[in-house]
Amino acid sequence: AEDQHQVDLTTCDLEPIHIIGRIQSFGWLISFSSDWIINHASRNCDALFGQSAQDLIGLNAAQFLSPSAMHDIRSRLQILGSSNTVERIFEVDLLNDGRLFDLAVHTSGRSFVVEIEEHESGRRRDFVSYVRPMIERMRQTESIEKLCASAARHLRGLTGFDRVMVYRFSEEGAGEVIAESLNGLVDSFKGLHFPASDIPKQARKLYTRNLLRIITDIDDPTVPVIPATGPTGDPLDLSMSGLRAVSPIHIEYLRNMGVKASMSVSIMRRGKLWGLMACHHYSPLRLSYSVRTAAELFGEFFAYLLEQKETDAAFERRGDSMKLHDEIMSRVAGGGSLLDAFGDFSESIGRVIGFDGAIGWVDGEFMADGLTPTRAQFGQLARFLNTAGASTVWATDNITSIFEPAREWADKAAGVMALPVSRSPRDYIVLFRKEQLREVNWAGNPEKSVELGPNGARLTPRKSFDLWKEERRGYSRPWTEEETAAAESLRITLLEVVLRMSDAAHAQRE
Ligand code: BLA
Repeated sequence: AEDQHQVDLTTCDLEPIHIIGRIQSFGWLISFSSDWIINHASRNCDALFGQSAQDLIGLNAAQFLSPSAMHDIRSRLQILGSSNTVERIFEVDLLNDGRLFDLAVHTSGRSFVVEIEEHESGRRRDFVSYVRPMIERMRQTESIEKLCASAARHLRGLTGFDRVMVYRFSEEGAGEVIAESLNGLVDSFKGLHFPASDIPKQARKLYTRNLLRIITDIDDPTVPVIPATGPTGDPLDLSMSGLRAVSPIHIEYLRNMGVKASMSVSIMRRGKLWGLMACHHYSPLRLSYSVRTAAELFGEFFAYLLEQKETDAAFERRGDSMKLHDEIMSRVAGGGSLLDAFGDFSESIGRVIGFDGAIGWVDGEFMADGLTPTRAQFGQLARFLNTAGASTVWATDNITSIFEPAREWADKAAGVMALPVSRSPRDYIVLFRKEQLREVNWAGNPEKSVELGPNGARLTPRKSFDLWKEERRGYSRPWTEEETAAAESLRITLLEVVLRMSDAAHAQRE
């Protein structure tokens, strides 16, 4: 059964969602070769053009698109060039009959694709200029946490979803809801974790290129794009499409959650998918192209603000590290051995990086402070660290999973952060953190993220998203990225101290 499970998850990663061959029914899609001859059309095109999709294939677009629409599309194609982006054109009189449409134009292989939606008239609102004041208010939030909460609130205000979440990926691809805004009728997901397999690899990869996807109604029968394969024999690549129908497995996932419509906006950090703003609605929800465009823009601004806040925080920490450096240097300026000063050292360090125990191992001298393994036990660890060959800070929140003998001192420490402070033989300052029972709240049992259907082989996402508590033994509080960075600069300071002290010691001996 375990094998079966693995195979299925792999299959999940392999599902070619970008060539699904269907779009959602709230719009129309046609694609052209460079000479404006139609080579693909969505089956619902008859309602728009008065001829079947089949009959459209092979026709020249100029036969039925208005000259002004042709002009608009042509100019956007020039802007696009061979870039992998999407050009948007709002309020186009596509058929020369006064009806207005919004268009999205992008290239796919050697074709270009035009996606068409009815322009939502009536209460006209300039959603793009609506984003500006939202950003301004978000800029004023004083912490990353508040920024995320504010972003969720604002995106819900813009779109009207019942639930808007900020979902952050972990290194391993699992994720956590770190902020949320709700309509008051639904239960909170805040603090819940979701396994990596809920959003398979190829989907995450696609979401780094195409930043917004919407599912307006999970019961939409969707519309095929014909023919299934184009002139080159390949299916039309819908990676950059905004109408693309989504994987039936994901539809089933949403159905199991009780969600009828969803949207997610990618939050990018330095080219990587940092997280998503994930939105749920409990009835179908269609958003106009301009609102979706505003939401996408909003996501990009949010990512910038997030980065800015993190840079600010890093800057403050750099200040702390510099203070620590000065403090340590002034302590050793008066001479004296590291052994004498170790208690003071560790106290200073503790103000920047919290720990429960610290060991100094310099020039064969052993110094311990707080809750640590014994000298003999540490000797083994030091040898292990030597073989690990780390020349920079090395940290784990679960030492026994890497270094089996650590079980002997599991009651003392589960987390280890080693700062190598010389070349060889290695000297170290090592910080320890004791075990902290860690409870991870999952939305359903993550080990059962996939269930096999009644007929055996068919794959279905889990049915229950009820709180499932995982108790993790053997973990300490994690060392954060910031703490690791602080430790790295501390290591440089200590390297200097150790050199100076051993120079002094040598001078004394001579
Ligand atoms: C896609 N899965 C997604 C998406 C989200 C999630 C946000 C993007 C599409 C969207 O916006 O709805 C998952 N949604 C979540 C999570 C939260 C949420 C974690 O709201 C948390 C708050 N899904 C499975 C399994 C498979 C799977 C087992 O559970 C595969 C075997 C597949 N999920 C799957 C696929 C997609 C997806 C294939 C891509 C859908 C597409 O874009 O076509």
